[in-house]
Amino acid sequence: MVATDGRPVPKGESPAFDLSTYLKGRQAKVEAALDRSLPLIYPEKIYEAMRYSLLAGGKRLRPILCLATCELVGGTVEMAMPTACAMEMIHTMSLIHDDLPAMDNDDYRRGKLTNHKVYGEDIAILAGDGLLAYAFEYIAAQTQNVPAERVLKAIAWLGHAVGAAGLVGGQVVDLESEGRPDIQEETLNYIHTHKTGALLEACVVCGALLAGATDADLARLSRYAQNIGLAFQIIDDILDITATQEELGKTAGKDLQAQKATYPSLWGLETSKAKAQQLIEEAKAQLEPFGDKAQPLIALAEFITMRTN
Ligand code: GRG
Repeated sequence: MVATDGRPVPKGESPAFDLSTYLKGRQAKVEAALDRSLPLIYPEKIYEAMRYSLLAGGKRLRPILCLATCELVGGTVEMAMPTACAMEMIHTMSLIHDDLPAMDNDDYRRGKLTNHKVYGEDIAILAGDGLLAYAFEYIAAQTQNVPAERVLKAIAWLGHAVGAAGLVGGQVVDLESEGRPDIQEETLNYIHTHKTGALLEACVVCGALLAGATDADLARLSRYAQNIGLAFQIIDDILDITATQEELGKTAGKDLQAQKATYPSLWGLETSKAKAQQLIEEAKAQLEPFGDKAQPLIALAEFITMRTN
């Protein structure tokens, strides 16, 4: 057996898990798969705009979670790769639409000009629509060596997570809450479990569904994902205050500017950090029955609180 850094592991010992090596390897695989997923064809303008944002970098956390979960419950990277790419397509389209003047009105994303700044609002809207539709086509048409009913379940879960019951619903309540710093914790939780949490949960659950996870495993993995989803957003709110534009790759301090209620505005920075840490501990507890096999998902949960962008 070899560790993630390639060193041989003495017999009887578990390999030390090196998150940075793991992330680099997975990011490279995902980048290559995303590049292949979307060729530049006619009409080039729209494919160029879709590729501009899809291949603009980013941590690729969602596809990596999807692959890791599929492997955890006995599947392979190949089985989950089309779904993992679809997750990043949907995440990217949500960022393109979120950045539009009608929503958050941002000029920078992932360290580059936003899609509408480069291609105009009309094409940016269509690039988002194109990515959303293609994501579902890509799972249905490209998934191999997985029974059709598992693929169908994953598509149904994802559709639910992305529409008005998930991302879209979260975004609507977020827009309604702008300029209302008096928003209470319950509304804030609704916004973030839907706007951010639903897609992260879909990544984890769909990866597991493709591998044929049992209901008990699905329930544990779903709770893991809900906990990391909320922790992810708490850290996002903290970084909006503490990180620079260079670190974030987008405008910093936007929440304060838009008079948005955030976790730090409700609880203060220190309590917010402690709550995020507590959620990560709860997420990791869900993985206990999986033993050493869960090392990647444990490390990915820890990464969420350590990240600087
Ligand atoms: C999904 C149909 C459909 C429409 C979009 C605009 C919208 C509806 C929803 C907004 C969703 C949104 C932008 C949520 C924020 C999620 C978030 C915390 C993004 C940052 O994620 P990172 O840090 O970014 O993983 P990178 O760039 O690393 O991928």
